[in-house]
Amino acid sequence: MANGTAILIPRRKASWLVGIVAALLLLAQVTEATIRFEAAGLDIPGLPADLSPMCWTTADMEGRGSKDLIVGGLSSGSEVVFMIRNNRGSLAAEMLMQRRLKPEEPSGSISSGMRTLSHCDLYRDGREEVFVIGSEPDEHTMLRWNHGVVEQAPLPFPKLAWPVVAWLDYDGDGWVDLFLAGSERVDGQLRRVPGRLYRNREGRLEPTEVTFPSGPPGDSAYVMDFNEDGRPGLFLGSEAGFKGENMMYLNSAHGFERLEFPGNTLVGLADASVALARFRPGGPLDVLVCGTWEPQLWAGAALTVVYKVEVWPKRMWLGYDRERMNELPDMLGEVVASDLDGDGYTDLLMIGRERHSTAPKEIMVFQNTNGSLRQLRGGPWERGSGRPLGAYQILDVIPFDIDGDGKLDLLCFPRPGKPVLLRNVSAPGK
Ligand SMILES: [Ca+2]
Ligand SMILES: [Ca+2]
Ligand SMILES: [Ca+2]
Ligand SMILES: [Ca+2]
Repeated sequence: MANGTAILIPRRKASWLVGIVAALLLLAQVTEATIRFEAAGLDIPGLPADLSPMCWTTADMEGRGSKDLIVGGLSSGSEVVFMIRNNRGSLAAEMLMQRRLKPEEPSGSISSGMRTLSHCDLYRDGREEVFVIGSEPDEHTMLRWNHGVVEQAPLPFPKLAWPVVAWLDYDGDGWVDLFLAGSERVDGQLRRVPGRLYRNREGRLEPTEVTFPSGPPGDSAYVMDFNEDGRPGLFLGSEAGFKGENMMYLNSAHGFERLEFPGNTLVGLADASVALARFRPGGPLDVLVCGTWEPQLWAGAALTVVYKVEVWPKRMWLGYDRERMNELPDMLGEVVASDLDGDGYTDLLMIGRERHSTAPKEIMVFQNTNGSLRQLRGGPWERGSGRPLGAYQILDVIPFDIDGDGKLDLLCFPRPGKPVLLRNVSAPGK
């Protein structure tokens, strides 16, 4: 009798069997990678072959419910901005803006070229605008796609060099506001100006009294809700070559408040890339910061720091997440947290680079299995893997969900050759 047999198995033996089955299941999960990318060459009609991308953003400029890719860079002695219209994975490029470089601006030098592209829906009409800033004090420009025509509107801001831009609805009124920082040139000298918030009043950006200390030159601003109260805060990072200082601001009902940490655990990293991730459902939030630690000017080493966020009713604390730091390499580059295979666990992409920006980049993929991160080897992203991408020097990688399936794909700009798409074909349990 089947039921009787089941009852007759001693409890100790049953738990032993359950243990073996659980271990086998765990082993299967650990050994089987579910994240997969397929590499394919990509023709983008209208995109010049000599384009060196320098910055990009994704924006739904036409209000079609899907993201287009906006790329700024250098091509044939001009600064250019292209919209790569994305029709369910079929791409076509159209130039939005062009500025010929002056003779004293050598093409490819750090002083030329686009500095920042960002997007926002300034007018709340479902069509997103693109905000363009050059590296030296050029006019700040808003590009608006209006029924097939690009409208270009200068905005009433101080002309800033080395600008830092972030869009956040800091007051929660539904209109996205602007954080802007940078340097201004006074008598030939660059001088930091304090970061400032501009409030969006029905499409018009007006300076507020809310400012942030200028600190060291900032090169990044990340909008992050560290304490998950629905109000966006800010992470401000600093430029390489200046002693790094990172600042985190909480946005409370009483305004912005700089976070101070006991024991000064917030390491100053220059050229920082930051991501917010929860690697275990219900677990703490992690703040991942990659950058260079520069105890002396221009002398530093790549470093990856992971902070565990603990929110108490009145205060927020940071502690090192040693487990994560052991799982991840020290790196300078870009860190992206995303559930790459859709299994509910946040995975990690790290796009490493050398300190000299012309060096090829390395893509690293980390799969999250039950809360543990493990680097995947031998994929099409890996140099020397013998797969299509292995032969290339990857100069730029744009993480971008090209087919709108919710899983991040990677658009790579290698040299030599045309762009290569790493399409994310992962599936949970596949
Ligand atoms: Ca709009
Ligand atoms: Ca607002
Ligand atoms: Ca995952
Ligand atoms: Ca995708």
